[in-house]
Amino acid sequence: MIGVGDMVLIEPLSEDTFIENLRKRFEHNEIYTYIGSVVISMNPYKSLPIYTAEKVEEYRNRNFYELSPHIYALADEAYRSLRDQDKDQCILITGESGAGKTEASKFVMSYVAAVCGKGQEVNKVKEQLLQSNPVLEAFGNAKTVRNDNSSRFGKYMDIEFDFKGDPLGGVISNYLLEKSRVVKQPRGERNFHIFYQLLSGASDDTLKKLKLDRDFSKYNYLSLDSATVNGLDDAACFRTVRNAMQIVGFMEDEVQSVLELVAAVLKLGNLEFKPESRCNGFDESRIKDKNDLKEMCELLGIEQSVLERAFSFRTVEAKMEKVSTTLNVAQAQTKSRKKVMGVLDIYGFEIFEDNSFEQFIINYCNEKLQQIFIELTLREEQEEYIREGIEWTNIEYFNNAIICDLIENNKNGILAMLDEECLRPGTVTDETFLDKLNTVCAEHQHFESRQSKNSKFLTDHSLPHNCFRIQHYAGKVLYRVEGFVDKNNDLLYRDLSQAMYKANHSLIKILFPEGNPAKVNLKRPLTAGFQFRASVGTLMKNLLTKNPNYIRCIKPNDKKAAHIFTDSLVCHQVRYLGLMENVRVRRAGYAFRQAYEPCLERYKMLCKQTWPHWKGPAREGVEVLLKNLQVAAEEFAYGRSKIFIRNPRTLFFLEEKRRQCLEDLATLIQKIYRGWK
Ligand code: AOV
Ligand code: MG
Repeated sequence: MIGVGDMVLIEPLSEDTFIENLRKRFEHNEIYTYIGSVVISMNPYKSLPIYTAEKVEEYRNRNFYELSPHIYALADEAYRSLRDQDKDQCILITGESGAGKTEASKFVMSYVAAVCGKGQEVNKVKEQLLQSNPVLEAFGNAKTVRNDNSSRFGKYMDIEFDFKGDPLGGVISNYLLEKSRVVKQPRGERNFHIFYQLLSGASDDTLKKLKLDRDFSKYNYLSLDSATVNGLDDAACFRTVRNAMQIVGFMEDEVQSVLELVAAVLKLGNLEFKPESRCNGFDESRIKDKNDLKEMCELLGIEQSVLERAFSFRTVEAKMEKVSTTLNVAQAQTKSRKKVMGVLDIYGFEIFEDNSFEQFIINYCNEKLQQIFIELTLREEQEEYIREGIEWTNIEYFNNAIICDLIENNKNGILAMLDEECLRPGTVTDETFLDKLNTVCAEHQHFESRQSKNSKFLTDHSLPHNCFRIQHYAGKVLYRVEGFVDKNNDLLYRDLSQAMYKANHSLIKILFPEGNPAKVNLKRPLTAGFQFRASVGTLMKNLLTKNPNYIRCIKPNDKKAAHIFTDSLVCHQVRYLGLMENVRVRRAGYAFRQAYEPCLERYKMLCKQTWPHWKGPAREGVEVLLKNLQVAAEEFAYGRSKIFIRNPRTLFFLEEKRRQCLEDLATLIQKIYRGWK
């Protein structure tokens, strides 16, 4: 074993030894390390030969601590407790942008797919589950300065199993896509992959049908300075995505409709408007070059005059909501209770030069997940001690609940204030919103304790114009308010949705149901912030009902490079992820715990009274064993069903004794054998 496989065993424990251990293991391609049952995953930024079919076999049905740390061990543990103990599981993958969450989620899914169920029908379901990834990534991922394949939406997938542990299907929920990227990308970044994939990989014939040109530079929405990504073959990806769409269940004409839509968006980006004054005094915009408009209308089956009229009065913003996609759920088996494994892969915490509403939402989502980690790692420990009748004293944590509160508080949280501002009659601008924030959050600070939520709303006079700053759990972020009000309102003007609804195009009709004149809804649509807060709230409640398994991803450097381990960067992540506290809780409580039976089985050879058989209850056997070995009484606590071992050294002591015992036994056997000869 390189370094220490479980941080709980590090002696002495300090931030330095913790990081040194990560570094040492990283340098030897040991990217996984445990803190008890939590898996720390370091992004290697190179492909390692540790995800082979042989590895899967190696980890299959083995106990968590038996082999060297691996994400497969966590996946195996989660799958087996789901199958054998009927406990719904969730896999919570966290870490900042580029730390390896999405890759980790795919390794978990492919491991589970490899070990669960067999047979033609089941294999089809597995294929569908796995192939949903390339499709979602094509439409929801993009190159950013932090990550060449950055998830720009949050994804939660419930994989459903029957009573035997065979997969039935999956339900995918997506959370707030960063749709503003379609229109504009920061320097050095790209639009969503699908645009480049389509232009690079589609056949000449397909492109002709879609009225598209292969040349990226023909499209305003495809930024030029970073149109290609090193090591990424857009054309090959397109073939993968096409194939995946088919496996997931898209019919050929549906694929065609989707591609038409993608093409139409590119055309839409090329429309230029010119202002025109009309005699009635109203300003109106007119489309300059009508060829793109004409082609777009042909693609979507919309009458040109209808769309032109709709465009001329308002600006457009496409609406994207939380969607649920049900993959193939076999109907016949759904009567008995389904077992569920949820895999959560969200957009990671990010700080850019320019942070807007999207980053605010993304970082809020990360705060919520950190909250779950804090509450559950503590709660889980606490509950176990209480359940087992063992006393427990709390360990100090930084609790980020106050930051969540600052953002989501119903009354005067930032999202609530944004909503209030969006709904207020009169002139509402991003600036009036900022004024309100400054008044409410900053001015109350003088009267409140340092632990109040508003203490995380940082005020200083050096703030640039139109900005506010928040002290997030993972760092300070400066947000520019420009666009907050519009993005939160997320309004699509009715004349536009009605024009879209009139399209003679099956997909467009479905996408704009609100355009149906028979269903005019005069109620104001919910704001983007409100919807997000509500859906994240529901998600968190759902996660709390499941048994959590954590993968904490860490990024070794800021260069997307293999072999570089930047201490300061790793240290920062270790701190804000609360990993030191995590180890401390594990250690201050009881570092190890084991049910009496397996414990006795493992060590009974160390004591004459328990070897080879102990007739009484296992718990008493363990007591006799430990007394006999003269281990200090304070090292142990006897729970109802488990023995708790306080200090890792005690476990080492036991393990060492066992090793010696086995060695002696081996020598003895050799001697006897030689004697016989
Ligand atoms: P993220 O999901 O955490 O960022 P990814 O999972 O997309 O990060 O990882 C970023 C890149 O790191 C991948 O495209 C791979 O090149 C590399 N990588 C990550 N994990 C591994 C691994 N185990 N083995 C090899 N390469 C890896 V974001 O979605 O931006 O928050 O929003
Ligand atoms: Mg990702």
